[in-house]
Order: sequence, then C-alpha cells, then structure tokens
Amino acid sequence: MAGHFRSAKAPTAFPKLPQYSEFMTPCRFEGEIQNLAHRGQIPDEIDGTFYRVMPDPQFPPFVDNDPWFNGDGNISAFRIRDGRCHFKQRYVRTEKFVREREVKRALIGKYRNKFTDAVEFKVRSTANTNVLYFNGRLLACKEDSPPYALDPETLETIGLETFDGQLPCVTFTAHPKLDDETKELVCFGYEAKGDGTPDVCYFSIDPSGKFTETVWLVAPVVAMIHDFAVTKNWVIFPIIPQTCDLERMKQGGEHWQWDPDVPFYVGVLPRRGASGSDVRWFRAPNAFPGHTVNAYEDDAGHIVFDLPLTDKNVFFWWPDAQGNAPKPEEIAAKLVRYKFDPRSSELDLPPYELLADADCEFPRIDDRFSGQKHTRAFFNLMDPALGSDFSTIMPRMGGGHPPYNSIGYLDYHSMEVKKYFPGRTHLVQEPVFVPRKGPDVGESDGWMILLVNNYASMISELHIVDTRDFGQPQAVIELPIRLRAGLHGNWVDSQDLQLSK
Ligand code: V55
Ligand code: FE
Repeated sequence: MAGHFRSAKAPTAFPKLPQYSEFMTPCRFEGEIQNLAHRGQIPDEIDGTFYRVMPDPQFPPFVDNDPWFNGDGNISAFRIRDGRCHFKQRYVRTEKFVREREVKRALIGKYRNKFTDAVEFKVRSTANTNVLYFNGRLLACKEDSPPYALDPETLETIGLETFDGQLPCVTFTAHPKLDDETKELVCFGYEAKGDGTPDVCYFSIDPSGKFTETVWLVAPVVAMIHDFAVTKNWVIFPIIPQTCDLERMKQGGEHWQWDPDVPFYVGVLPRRGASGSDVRWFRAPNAFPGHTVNAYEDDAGHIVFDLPLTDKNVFFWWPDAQGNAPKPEEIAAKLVRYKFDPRSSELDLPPYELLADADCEFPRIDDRFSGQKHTRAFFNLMDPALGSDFSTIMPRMGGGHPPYNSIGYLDYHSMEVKKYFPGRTHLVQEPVFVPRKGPDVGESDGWMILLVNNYASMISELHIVDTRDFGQPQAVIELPIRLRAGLHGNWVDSQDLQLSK
C-alpha cells in the first residue's frame, strides 16, 4: 500500500506550531457525557440541541504549516432539556477521515489542492465549517464539496448528501440560509464546475427536499465566496478577494492568494425565475467581507446588507503575490451597512454606513428574521477595555484562529452595544440564539448560547445568557474537556427535530 503514496513522509507527532499548541492542541475526543456539571440555572423552557463543528485534525499533516481550516470536522452536540445538558461528540466519517484511519496517517495534502495529495480522493471534504439541520438530516458542510449527512441523534455519518441526485454542481456552500417563512434552504456552490472555474450555481431546496430555482452564473474573478445573504426577492454574493489560479495549484502552491487589486464584488441575482445573465456585479474598493449579518429590502425596494468589513486580509496565512500579509493583531473588522438599489445602472456601490466601530466577527441574528428586517445583531467582539488577563490567555492560546473576548449585542434603535464578558481568562466562540417559547415572542427575546474557552482551567464551558439580562450568564455548563476553536453551529429546537426513532 505504501508504495502508492506520492509522499513517503508521515509524521507521527503534530508539528510545534501555534495551530497545534496549547488550547489548539488537537482534541480528537469522540464520545458522550450525560449530565454535564453546571453553575446557575439552565432554563426549563430550553429544549433542543446546539450543534457546532471544529476543525480537529485526526493525524499530523505531511504538508508544512497546514492551516486550522484544513482539520477534520468533529461535531459537538449539546442536548439541553429539563434543566440539564448532555454532550456528544463524533467526527464526520468523510472519505478523507475513513481512508486516513485505515492507514493511520494523513493522506490529504494542502488545503484545497488535490495536486498535493498522497492518494487520489473522490471527495476532499473535511466537513469542518458548519453544521445545520434540514429535512430530517444534519448536514456537515465544507464549501469545496457536497455536505455529509449525519444522524442528528447519534451523529453517525449517513454519507455524502447529493439530495437524491439533484445536486447540480460539485460544491455546496457552508452557509446556506433557511427562509423561516417558506422553509426553503437557499444555497449556492462556487468553483461549481471544479477547481479554478468561475462558475457559480444558485439553487433552492423546498421543505420536501425538491430542488427549485437552479441558476448557473459566472463570477468576474475566481475567488472565494464564503458566506452570502438572501432577501425576499434577491440573492447577494459577496466575493472575498482571495483568488485561485489552477497553474499555481498544479505547481504545489496555494489554492488562494490575496489580491489587493481586485475590488470587493457583490453579485446580486433575482431570487425567483432568474437566468444566469440576470446577475449584476456591484463593486466597492478592495476589502475583506466577513460573515454576513443579514440582508433585507427596505420600503423603497433597496437592499440593506450588513456585515463586518476590513481592508486587511483576514486569511493572513494566504498572503499576496509578494508574500505580504498583515499581522493577525492588525486585523479588525468593523460592522458596516451597504444600502443600494439592486436595479441601479450604477455598479459602484455607495459608501457604507458604519454601524459599530468595534473589532467584531461571527455575527448572528434571531434566525426567524433571516431575509427580513432585523433590528438586533449579536457578534464576537474583541474589546481589550473589558479587562481580559492577556498575560494568562496569550501564552496558552495557540494560534491560527481569531481571538474575541466578548459578545456584542447591538440594538439598532439606540445603536447601543451591550456586552457579555464571560471572564478575564476567557475567549468566546460563535454564539447561537434560542428564542423564548410562546406566541408573539419578540425579536431576540430569548437566550444566547456560546462555547467559551477558559485559559485558566484550559477546558471549555458552555454559557447561556438571557438577552433580557445580558450582563451575566444564566448558566455556565462546565465540560471536563477542552474543545479547540470551532467555526459555526446552529440551534435546533426539539419540536423541529424529527429524530430517527
Ligand atoms: C472559512 C472557513 C473554512 C473554509 C473557508 O471562515 C472559509 C471561513 C473552516 O474552513 O474552508
Ligand atoms: Fe463561515
């Protein structure tokens, strides 16, 4: 078997690099823990599961300085009911994971570069970016491949999800949007005909799993389209100026290179009945668009689009052609709003409006308002004035992931940002929002649930914060283990979960 490997190197230890050190030491735990210990009170009304995913490499890589984004997807599930919390964690059985486990070494090469692999893969997905529930299945997503379907109860991998053969393209975004009104899952894939292709495929999946609205379009550059936004009538594609060059990949180079000469493009496509030629590519000065807060249409039919934005390359480990990249501590995105007429003949976007001059990312809203007017937003925030004990955190942080010490909660009426600061030796991961039960529950009335890294104890905690009393936690659930930095997750209420029983 070993003779088939294009690479003979198979290290047995993780390299001594920030992305594998201290809190970022691979976790690699699979199993379950019933009745996690907690302080405070877990509200009885909370009944559902918080799913999240972290990149967590099973084996040491054989490529140099492999980034955090290339680790195997390990899914955590926090089942909360009757004032208790139960925990399960299981790796997604991707083709990569299964074949590497068979031979007990890494076989995949560089991030999204198949030309550097030790063997040929049919699907290179690490399933490590987002986990969401749709139509009876949990989908573990990586934007370079179709999702993997998991059993929401056991976290067992069912297999690659091709939606009964309806998936029209080879990729599927890690950030599909659920329309709360129509219960459609609105999706796209980019590099949708394979590595280096400018093709984008937009599609919607109706609640019964049937594909509708499939539209192929062409992007002005082959570059990353990580997140997107959907309103009642429009689909919005923000392009990150990280560009792909197939020739560079063939020579063993990176999939992505930061290009400061590429504008910040925003594609706008009618959501219903469009054809590919209907897409319009608006542009703004070169910038890095972060995860989207939300978008909606105002009374004039103009698009209102909120997101964190910075002029720095957030993915500093993929530098520009000259090898230049900002230092991680120089990168800080602000929360901004673009407001524009999607029918305008002027393709240069008007300047953005600054919503919050705060170092923020991982924005979330009350998902019931996705695509509609939102008046509150939550986000990870770094505010050194809150009093973090950086002398404890910094040496134990590891690296390669962005650091945030609190959650901001923006009220668009007052433009006030309330802050939840979990502790002086803590950093936060992406929050999810859980609405309170009952009729006519207002926007963002409920709880924030978030995973918190404690650098004093070097273990993880799950914090539950009532949005009516945002200053302190209502409950702190203590894990006996350390979960490294993850990307995204979602709350699934038990009434929406069709468990396979
Ligand atoms: C992101 C994360 C990814 C990826 C591409 O946050 C973009 C953005 C964890 O993997 O592959
Ligand atoms: Fe993301």
